[in-house]
Amino acid sequence: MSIQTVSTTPFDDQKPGTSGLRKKVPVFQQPHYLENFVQSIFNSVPELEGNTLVVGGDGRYYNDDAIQTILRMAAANGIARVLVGQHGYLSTPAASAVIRKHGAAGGIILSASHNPGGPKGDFGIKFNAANGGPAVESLTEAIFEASKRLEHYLSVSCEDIPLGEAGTYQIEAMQVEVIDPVEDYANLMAELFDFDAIRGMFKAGFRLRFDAMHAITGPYARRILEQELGAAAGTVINAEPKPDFGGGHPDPNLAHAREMVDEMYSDDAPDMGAASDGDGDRNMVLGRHFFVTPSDSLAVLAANATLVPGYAAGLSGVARSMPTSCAVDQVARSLGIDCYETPTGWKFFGNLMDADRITLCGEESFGTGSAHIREKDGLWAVLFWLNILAVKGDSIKDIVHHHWSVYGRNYYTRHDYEDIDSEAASTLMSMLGSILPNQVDREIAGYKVKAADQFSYTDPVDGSVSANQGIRLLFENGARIVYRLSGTGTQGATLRIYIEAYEADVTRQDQDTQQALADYIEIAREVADVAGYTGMDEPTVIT
Ligand code: VG1
Ligand code: CO
Repeated sequence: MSIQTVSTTPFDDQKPGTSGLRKKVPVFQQPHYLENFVQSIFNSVPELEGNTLVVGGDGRYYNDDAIQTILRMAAANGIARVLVGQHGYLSTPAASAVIRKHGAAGGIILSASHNPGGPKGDFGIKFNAANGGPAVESLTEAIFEASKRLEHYLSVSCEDIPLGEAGTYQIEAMQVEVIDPVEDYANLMAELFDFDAIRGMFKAGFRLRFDAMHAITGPYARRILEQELGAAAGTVINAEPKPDFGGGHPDPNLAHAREMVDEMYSDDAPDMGAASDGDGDRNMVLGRHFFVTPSDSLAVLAANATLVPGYAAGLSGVARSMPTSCAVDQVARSLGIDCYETPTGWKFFGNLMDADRITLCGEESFGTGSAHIREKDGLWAVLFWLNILAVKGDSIKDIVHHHWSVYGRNYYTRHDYEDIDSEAASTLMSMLGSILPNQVDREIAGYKVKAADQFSYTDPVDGSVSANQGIRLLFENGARIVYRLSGTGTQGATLRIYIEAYEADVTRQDQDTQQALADYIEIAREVADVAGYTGMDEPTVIT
């Protein structure tokens, strides 16, 4: 075999963030940039040699080029077999499902998730392990360390693999199988959910609008919702994946999924609205004239899980990321199961699922998932809701209102200050860290602070510690303010402030969220002198 050893010099900025390495496309297009990172993966995961690797991405600009490069390098690094999605497509949850189903030693997923794409947009790459989940911190650290020492990478020369055509190909000794990206995933969904019940509901006239945002979920949603479940043709909008997501921002929230959201608040609104992000792992769910916060969505799914065949036996436990609202905690308490609080990012849920400590988990950032795979899963969450709706026959709004009446309502909002000066952002965080001890027992605007700390997580399965995962102000009445910096951006810094307050009184559960939280929003801004550090009076995005 004609392996080429290509000399290279290290880049010093290949440290993976919350979810892989994310940079602007031109950064990835620099000579050797992608290759260095890929070789660092191969050097850090020796078990890939002689084994199966899964490769696919969300179809964004540079996806195809990157896949051809990875295939050549995989052949040179002794990978036995690569499964790659047709057209280079694999949603993040589908990649996780394929890794698990085919017993692969890992997968490389090309995506910058909800970040915009295109020649000047963002690109990203991450490694998922044999359990189908994102590499744990010790592995991402090892990859980063390897990248700093790299002197050469391995490749072979060969023609491009025709990714558009399913089939089996060969690069030197390595077999490349171009597979249907939807098949395995669709089969898994059919095992978990009562497709007949959902079919019956569509047949009886239930109307869904699903916005795929010109991203990867289009082909999955069309196949499963329209073809298999009989939702009306045209249920899925913006269903063609485009390299630049049609110029949009593939982030399913009230600000970016405008077209679907407007329809859900119109006079002739469908029964349910949903959207997913660039790589298909996030979901947003709306009822008619009604928005379900992701934190509430997780709690409702947990409370109703036994209505769904795949979860009929009950939940072993649940987990949420620290900034996610405590709504699911209330459900766990009433079910008598454990509820774990992890740092932000899906990589922290994997160990808990592998050890069967949790079945469901989620994040406030429109991510919900279960132990069926090791990633959050947008379309899965939509199917979960559809299954619950098919069994209960109530509207989404009624289901959530009923939920609040039983468990109380956790008013919740996140305020993002995007593209702020990186130095100002880190000064703000260290200032906050230094004043934490003075906050305890203090009364701010009539609310007593019970605790104030830097969140640190000790993984109960492997004992690893992840420190500095966000600053928390916890009030005596259960309200919380959390500050952290984003780890997925590619430009400047993004400050995220998460604000939550609990309301058990049913007569006070119908307020506007921003109004209900107004006092705490004010406190959050003042304690951190947000305007002073960021120069911004208002956040750029409120979710
Ligand atoms: C954000 C979200 C986090 C999520 C991560 C990856 O990270 O807050 O909850 O896990 O994106 O999601 P950060 O560090 O910017 O806050 V995705 O859909 O990019 O895979
Ligand atoms: Co995503």
